[in-house]
This record gives sequence, C-alpha cells and structure tokens, in this order.
Amino acid sequence: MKGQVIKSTGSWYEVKHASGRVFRSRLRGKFKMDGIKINNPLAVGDWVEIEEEEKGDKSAIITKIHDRSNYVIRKSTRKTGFSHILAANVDQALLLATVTFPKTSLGFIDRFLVSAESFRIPALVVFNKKDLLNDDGIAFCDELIRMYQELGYDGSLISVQEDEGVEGLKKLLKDKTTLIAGHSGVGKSTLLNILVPGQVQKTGEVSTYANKGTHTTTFAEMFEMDDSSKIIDTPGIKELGLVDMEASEISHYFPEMRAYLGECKFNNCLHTNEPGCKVLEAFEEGKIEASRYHSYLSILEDYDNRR
Ligand SMILES: Nc1nc2c(ncn2[C@@H]2O[C@H](COP(=O)(O)OP(=O)(O)OP(=O)(O)O)[C@@H](O)[C@H]2O)c(=O)[nH]1
Ligand SMILES: [Mg+2]
Ligand SMILES: [Zn+2]
Repeated sequence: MKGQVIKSTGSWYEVKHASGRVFRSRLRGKFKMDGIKINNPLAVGDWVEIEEEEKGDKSAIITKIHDRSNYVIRKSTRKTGFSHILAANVDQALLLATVTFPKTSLGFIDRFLVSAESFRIPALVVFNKKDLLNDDGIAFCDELIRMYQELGYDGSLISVQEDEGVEGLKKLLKDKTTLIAGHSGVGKSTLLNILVPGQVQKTGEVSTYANKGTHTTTFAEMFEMDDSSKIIDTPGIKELGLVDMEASEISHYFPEMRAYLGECKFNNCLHTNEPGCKVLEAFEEGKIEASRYHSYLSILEDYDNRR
C-alpha cells in the first residue's frame, strides 16, 4: 500500500493512506542516501510503501521509500557533519517573517531564499503582524515585498490575528505542498489554526523579554488545508541548510546576480573586490540592492569560515 509520511518523531512515522487511514509505522532495514551523512532516512512528505502489521491495529512496516522530487535539509544540531531531512516533495517554501515582535532580519530572509534556491524550490516571503505596524512600518514592508517580488519571490503583508490578507494567502497555497518556516513567535501555528480545518495548534506568547518566542512546536508535520493543498509546519527552526557547493556557486542562488555571472574578468571571481567584477559594478550602479549584496558577502564569509 502506498502512503505519505505526515509526521515523523524520529523512530515512528505516521503514514497516511489514500483511504484516509493513518498508520503508525516504522522502518524495516537500513536506508541510506548517497553522498550525504543523514540522521533520518525518512521525512514528512515522503511517499512510502507500507505493509499492515495486523489487520485493524493501524500499525505498519515501511518497506520502501519512493524517489523524491526534492527535499529540504538542515544541519543536525546533535551530530556535526550530519544533516537532518526536514521535508520531502515540497512545491514551495514559505518564510513567515515579522519586522517586529520578533524582528526577522533581512540577512535571515536572504539565507532562507538562498537555501530554497539551492534546493530548487520556489520561495515566498510573507510578513505577518501588520496590526502592530504604523504607516512607516507598513511602507517598509511594502518596499521589501516589492524588492523580493522583483527577484521572483511572491509575498504579502498580512495580519493573521485580524484575518487580513489570509484569503489572498490561501490562493498562493492552493493545490500545493508548502513548507512553512520562520522564527519562533512569528505566528506559524496561529496561521495553521486558521488555514487547516479542525486544527488546534498550541501557540506561544512572545515574551517581550528580548522579543524571543518560546518553542511550542517540536516536530515537522503535514496538514491538509484541503484534499490537494498541504502545509508542512516545521519546528521553530533557525535555518535551512544548503546543498553542498563551492563558494563560487553561492552567487548562482542570487537571481539578480545571475545575469552577470561569467562576465567578470576572472572566471573564479567571488565578487568581493576583484578587478573587472561585473557583479560589483552592478551593485555600485544600484542594480543590486545593498541589503542583498551584504547578505551575499555574509553567506560567503560563513562559508569560508566553515572550510
Ligand atoms: N499582534 C499579532 N500577534 C500575532 C499575530 N499572529 C500571531 N500572533 C501572536 O504571536 C504569538 C506567537 O504565535 P505562534 O503562532 O505561537 O508562533 P509560531 O511561529 O508558531 O512559534 P513557534 O511554534 O515557537 O515556532 C502568539 O501570541 C500569537 O497570538 C498577528 O497577526 N498579530
Ligand atoms: Mg508554533
Ligand atoms: Zn565578479
């Protein structure tokens, strides 16, 4: 029987069969992935084959993992050098951000977008908590949304609390599997409670102290907005990972830099201070936004430090 993993707790997986039945399942045998060290062979979103253990007790053995169209990983917090698959077979990744309570930095947003690019998954940036913003704050968000839209990332400014913009967001999620990520406290669970019929997600108060939310979500889980629209909630994760790459490839994940790649004087140009660099030239001419270029430099620097 074929089913999809809708929840993973590490050793147990909830697998949903087309009939709607959910099986508590475990893996038989060892499963490995080529090329990367992985903590978990199976993740939410994976399609698997299962065998019922005993008729009627809703437990099953997973005998096969079907090929993935894509997957999202992050670095393991437990074992260095290892990665953790966050989700598989996703159509798009949505970053829920807030400019206040808590503040999502542009660097964080850009890292998320670079990760999504590296996994070849379309990304959206949605700003929540509009109700907390004054006119300047709203104008600031609108400016960011415009900037990201020009780069190919759709987005909007919403208030889940005031039910503003949520209908429009639903249209972006329709008929897709969307991974939702964002800092703790931005309102992911609050949003899910509105999008998913019958859901009651625990939501946490954002403590005003340091504007840091407390973690109330622990495992990635898939929810159904309707039969064909699925949402994957991720634990209060900090960052997505990146696929393995060379430093010179980072610029490939900045859509606004792509046009200039291959035009620089040196073909191993990292676009930092090399003579004849077309990316730097474009930045100086204002064709590349300063915040984006600085995010690029910061990602490059981290990358260098890790080597
Ligand atoms: N003012 C305002 N508060 C909101 C809005 N949406 C959510 N909140 C509040 O923000 C706090 C955090 O929301 P959660 O939904 O728990 O945040 P989360 O992203 O799920 O956080 P983690 O589970 O820790 O990752 C809660 O107190 C919500 O009531 C909004 O649009 N406006
Ligand atoms: Mg939550
Ligand atoms: Zn260059």
